[in-house]
Amino acid sequence: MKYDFKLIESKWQKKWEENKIYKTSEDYNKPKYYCLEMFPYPSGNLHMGHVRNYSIGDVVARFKRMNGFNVLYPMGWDAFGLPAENAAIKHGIHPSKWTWSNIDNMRTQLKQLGLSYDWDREVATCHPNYYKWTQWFFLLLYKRGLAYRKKAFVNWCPSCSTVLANEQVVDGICDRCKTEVVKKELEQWFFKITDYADELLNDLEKLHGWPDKVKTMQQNWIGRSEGVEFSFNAEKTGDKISVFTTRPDTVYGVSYVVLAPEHPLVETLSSGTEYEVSVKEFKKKMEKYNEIVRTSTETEKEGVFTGAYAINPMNGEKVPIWIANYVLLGYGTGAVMGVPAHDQRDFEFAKKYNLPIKVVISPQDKTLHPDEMNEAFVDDGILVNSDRFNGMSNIEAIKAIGRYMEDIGIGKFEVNFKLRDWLISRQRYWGAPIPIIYCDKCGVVPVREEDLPVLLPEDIQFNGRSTSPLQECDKFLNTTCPKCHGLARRETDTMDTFVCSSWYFYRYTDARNEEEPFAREKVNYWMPVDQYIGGVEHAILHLMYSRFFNKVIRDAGLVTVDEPFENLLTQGMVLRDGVKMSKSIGNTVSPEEIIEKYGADTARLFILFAAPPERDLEWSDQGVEGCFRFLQRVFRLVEELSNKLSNAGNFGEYDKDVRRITHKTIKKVTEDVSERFNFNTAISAIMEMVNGLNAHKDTNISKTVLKEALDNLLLLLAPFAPHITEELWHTLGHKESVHLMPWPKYDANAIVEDEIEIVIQINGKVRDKMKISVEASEDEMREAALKQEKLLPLLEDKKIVKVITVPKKLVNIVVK
Ligand code: ANZ
Ligand code: ZN
Repeated sequence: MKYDFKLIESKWQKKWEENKIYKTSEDYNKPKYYCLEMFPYPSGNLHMGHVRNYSIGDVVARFKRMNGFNVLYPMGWDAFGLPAENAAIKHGIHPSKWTWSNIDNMRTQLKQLGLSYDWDREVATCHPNYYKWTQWFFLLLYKRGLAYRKKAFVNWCPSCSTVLANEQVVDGICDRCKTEVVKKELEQWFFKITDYADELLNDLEKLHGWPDKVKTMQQNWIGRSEGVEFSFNAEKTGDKISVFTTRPDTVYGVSYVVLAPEHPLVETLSSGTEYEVSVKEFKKKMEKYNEIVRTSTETEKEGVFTGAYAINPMNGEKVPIWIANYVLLGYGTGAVMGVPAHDQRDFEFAKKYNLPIKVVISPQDKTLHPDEMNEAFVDDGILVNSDRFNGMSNIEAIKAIGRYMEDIGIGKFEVNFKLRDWLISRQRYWGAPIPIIYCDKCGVVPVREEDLPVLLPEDIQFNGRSTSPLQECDKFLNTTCPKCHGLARRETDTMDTFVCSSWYFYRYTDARNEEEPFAREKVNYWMPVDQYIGGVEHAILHLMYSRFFNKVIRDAGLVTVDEPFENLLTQGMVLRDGVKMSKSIGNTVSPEEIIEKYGADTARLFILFAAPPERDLEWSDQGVEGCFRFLQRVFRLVEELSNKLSNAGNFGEYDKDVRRITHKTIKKVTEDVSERFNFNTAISAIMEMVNGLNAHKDTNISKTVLKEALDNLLLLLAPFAPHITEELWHTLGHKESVHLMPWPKYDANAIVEDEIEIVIQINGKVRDKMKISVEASEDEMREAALKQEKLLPLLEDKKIVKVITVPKKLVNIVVK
């Protein structure tokens, strides 16, 4: 029989679905295991990155299931977002239709991969039964004082008259119409993630099962820093200019003060000076650049003088006040003391604008001259030019000067975070509407829980010009106030899709609950996620927001865990010819094409075999071909040996060898999969087992040992190649699914290698004996024989012509 993968795969996929063999229920007596992959955006088609992500997860889920765990392994869709809306504008197709048909298509593709999801728990974030609860969580945060409204800048395209996401602005230009983008202030909703900054940072320590690099990225994103806040007085106006510095030890080296262009004092300070116009122009120019561009080390430092001066409170020195691109309003106080000698950005700025450079920290072994410096001196050293603090080490001075400032009442120690509150407002249609109502009498009124969901209207115009179609939809817009029942307007902003994806993993635990987002007993049984698997591109935002949500709803008493994801695996990329496979580069291989040609089992096996999960994987057509041939070999071998099985006796001369092969492989595969997720080496052990059994195809093996070998081969291969193993499992006469079998255990005794005694001859004469493993290869026998001490004198001065070996019997050394 030929390995007809098409027939086999579709047959078993159908049967598994009919028999619901992957359906999971809350069996509270069984230990649970929650295996989760980052759910996909329904873009239309699966790509190889998806296949890799889900193949890894499926092996974990199947392995844990076979090891006796009650496994939750769900799938769903991160289905709101911009691409659907852009498709609506471009092709005149409704976002909902576009999204749902993509979901249908991708679900079919996932099913063709034979992934063992419990499809009864599928969720799509754009489904009213899902976003009802997204809105419910918004209200929960609102009630807890964690959702608030304030004015904030958005990217605004004057020609499209619409708000743009950061990624739609390229070099300050609208990606759609090539017009210059401006900043516009709008009232927006925020989540107060900064309330949890400390805990989000400290709890990283608990995440032993996370890659260090991800924890470091989160740590940097939170960006805790300790410093001092103190004020300079503006010379003319007397305004207090508060600055935040991590380096109070350098305060005697200040040669200018610099404000963010958006700083509220900029206008007063420059007003009436000859610099007023250039300040305005510079502010305008800065509107076009986002914070990342402005603060990048690559970006040239730029600024203008305000015309005003400030007094350094430590030494009474008068220094100019500037504004510059590299100072951000949103961090610290939005104002910085410029110390060119000891801060690289300030150094570059001072060089450009000819501002004085004053050394106040000196290296131990030499004196620094400002004129000879090519860069800032940022290392530790001794204070100079710093009045009473001269001679102190700068590490000590950081504390001493900070304390001094506190003592004389001009400053205080402060902790600052880079982490900003989470802006969740999107002026977009395709998202979960923010459940808020504005009433002229009552103000901001939350929608009542019993009125959820606030449904997205279906009949909507997409002309690509308005701020959001919701603002033009009177049916949506006009409503009554829940408090006074007077006429009122709905909020038209929808939520950032990261809100939807910050709680989907709880919903899987109770996906069809219509009364609450999830039942406590279910969520507490399943959470935390034991293994989360996904791309490193989500290492910051998605994981941070989900961790934040978890802490909020824990404080609200909805869950008990502190952290949602116990272990995290970030899989590597799929490369081709050394670069990432991607549509834009045009080097993709479509999963469909591979499945069509070789079947899902081959696709999965290749992807798991080609590299360990965390590493990048290089696509190789020969590699795929090789995995396909391997499965063909397995198919033939099991068919042949299953025929032999009916005639096998009770005793076999090679039983011991075959058992050793079997149990060694069980041990190796179990350890590779459970300890390290080293699927590639596990698969190569199975390949070796197949070679071993092939070599024994025609030898005498007893029925039980042969049966044991074949059964175990299929059990070990089942998580990787679920279809072919299921087919062959039934070929062997089993009635139940191989995927419901327990994982095999190895017999340590079977693995012990026997030693036997063999004879060593020189020129046919017995000269010595030695013990060697029965498994020893001919090379190993030869090598061991030539090392025998007793023979060394006999071989001296002789030329070895050849060495003849007879496995398990003798080695004959022929000499001249
Ligand atoms: C003077 C100084 C001297 C500084 C020196 C550094 C070295 P982290 O660690 O990132 O918190 N800073 C403060 N607020 C800023 C803002 N809104 N925009 C841009 N830069 C700002 O760094 C804090 C340091 O970043 C502060 O310490 C300040 O520069 C700058 F030798 O003050 B420093
Ligand atoms: Zn009202």
